[in-house]
Amino acid sequence: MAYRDHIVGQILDEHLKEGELIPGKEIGIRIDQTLTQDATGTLVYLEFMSLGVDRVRTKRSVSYIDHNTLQTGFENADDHLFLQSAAARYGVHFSRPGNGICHQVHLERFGVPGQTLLGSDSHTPSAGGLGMLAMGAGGLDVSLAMAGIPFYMTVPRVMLVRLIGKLPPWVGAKDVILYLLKELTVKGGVGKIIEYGGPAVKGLSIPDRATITNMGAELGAWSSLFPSDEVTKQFLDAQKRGNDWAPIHAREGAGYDEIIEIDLSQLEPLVACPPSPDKVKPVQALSHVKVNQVAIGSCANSSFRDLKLVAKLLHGKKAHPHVSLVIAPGSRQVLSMLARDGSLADMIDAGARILEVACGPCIGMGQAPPSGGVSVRTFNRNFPGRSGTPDAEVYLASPQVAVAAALTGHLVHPEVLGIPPVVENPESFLVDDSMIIPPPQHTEEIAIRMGPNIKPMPALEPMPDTLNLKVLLKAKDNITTDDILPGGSRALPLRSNIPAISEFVFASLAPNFAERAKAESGVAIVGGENYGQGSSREHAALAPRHLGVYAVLAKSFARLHRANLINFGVLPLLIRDEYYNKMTEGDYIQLTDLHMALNERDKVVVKVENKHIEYEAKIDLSGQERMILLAGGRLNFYRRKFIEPDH
Ligand code: MIC
Ligand code: SF4
Repeated sequence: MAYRDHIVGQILDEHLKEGELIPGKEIGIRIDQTLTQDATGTLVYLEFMSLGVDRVRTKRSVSYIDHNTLQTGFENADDHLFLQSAAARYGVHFSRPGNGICHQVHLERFGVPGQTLLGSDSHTPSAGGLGMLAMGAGGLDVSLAMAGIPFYMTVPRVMLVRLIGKLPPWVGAKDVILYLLKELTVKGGVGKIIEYGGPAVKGLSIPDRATITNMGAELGAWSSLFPSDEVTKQFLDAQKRGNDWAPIHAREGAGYDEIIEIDLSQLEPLVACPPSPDKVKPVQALSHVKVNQVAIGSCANSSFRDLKLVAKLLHGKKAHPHVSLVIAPGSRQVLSMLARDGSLADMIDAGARILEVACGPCIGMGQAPPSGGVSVRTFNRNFPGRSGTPDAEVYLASPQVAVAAALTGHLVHPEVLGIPPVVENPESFLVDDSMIIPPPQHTEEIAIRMGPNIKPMPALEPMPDTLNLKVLLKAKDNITTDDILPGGSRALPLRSNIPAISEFVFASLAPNFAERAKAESGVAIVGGENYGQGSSREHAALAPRHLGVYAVLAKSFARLHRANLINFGVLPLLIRDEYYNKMTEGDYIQLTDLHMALNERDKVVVKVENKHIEYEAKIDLSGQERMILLAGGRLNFYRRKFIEPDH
């Protein structure tokens, strides 16, 4: 029974629709809330439309516009209109452009302790700061959850991170999660949900907790969450949502698979060095690093609390002449409160370039650093090229360290700034939901607006019995979805147009990949460990599939990307080190008897035709995943199951 006693177990138990709560087994759970953002959302609603369901069946679904807000052409604006009309038509709340980053706004206005949230964005676990079980998923899984279909997942292992002690001055929540990334690496959370507990929890505000659960995504964890306690109640009261509060705590005897203890008083300001969020060092060790840009914001650190601290530190000072300081507040609530209490003026006076409340530079939507430049960011990802400048170096740090870098021009311990200011949690936030449009009651007549850049989902054929594939890329460990399909202001406006965005697949790792893939009858990718870490973008599975990628043979897969591959009919096969070593780009492989293999075997023979060798790759898939792959993806599978029952 112990699994039911930690917070994760309690929430899963309450939402269980299918299966048993035994770690490693597949279960289906009820999803209370969904969130989508625009860059992944257009596909979600196209997919939802193709399911033929009339109205969402969740307690609350919200559609946010926050990623593609730079309108250099008609594409993004058209997507916004499409999303607004689809939200109205299908019963979804619509958070207008200018209202803020999905995770920040969801925390402020919608998150409910003890409920489940599925979001088409990998940082959805931010809402875990409120004691919600919040998970990122591919868009298709989110559209199915909107249709009331259970979300299928493997019962995860649960790791308790027990927090004791008190954060020293100049050390923040960001340093807690950077410390964990240093200890556990970007693979440390794979297959797990991280639950926080211990006496130090009560000293962490909700935005602090959300910074920590947000970056659990960088650990590869399914989700991360905190208890819901008096601090949670105070936050929800201050958001005028006291009625949404419910306490939730782990019970005596809760059975955790692992326990880690962190003494907060031992932490120091940390920085994640390029090219990965787990290359963490103390800021003290990096004082030689000169800085060209400081960017403050993103869903990791853009709350009122964070930015009020930034304003206090900037008060009366000026950004170093060699540093471009940009600040993107997380939400309209945050910006409006900063404007009213004078903090915004402090930032402007310090020379900060104030950006709109959106993801902005975090996803390469503007503010690319200079070539070879150094950017210090309060964000959560520093993968190469993500900033928009291929050879820029991005360091991730707390707002305190970021301000110190902005004022001095180099990485330095923020103690140089004097006495740390105190920031109290506000007794009440400025609550104004006028930029969130609730869905109308009667929606049948609402027309969906589709601009010329919005193309229908490509149809996928069922899995053939034999595949002849050319290996066009052999990738190293920890390849990210940014490597597979980059963000940035050129590719992002094409998120609703799969044929067009496919041209960007592997753009930096394998030049002309798209062209070469189209010339083959089928393509395979060979990958290392943790293939596809990072974002939830299903485009990183669908666009390669559109180019003919039928199989990825890797040492291991990141959870979200693995699910997306299956959803779009791409075989994720596991290979051992020795076979990985034998494979080279240009190999021709043949996979035969796939129908039998997917129906009843846990291995498939890989014939490397040009090398005259063969070996076995592992099929590690649930029964349902096998059916989905045979059908040619999850949409085909559900169409057969629900929409064309006679099939
Ligand atoms: C990201 O941080 O990489 C993104 C952009 O928010 C993605 C979603 C996307 O690619 O649209 C994510 O984290 O899931
Ligand atoms: Fe937006 Fe960056 Fe957060 Fe992704 S990580 S949701 S791009 S702010």
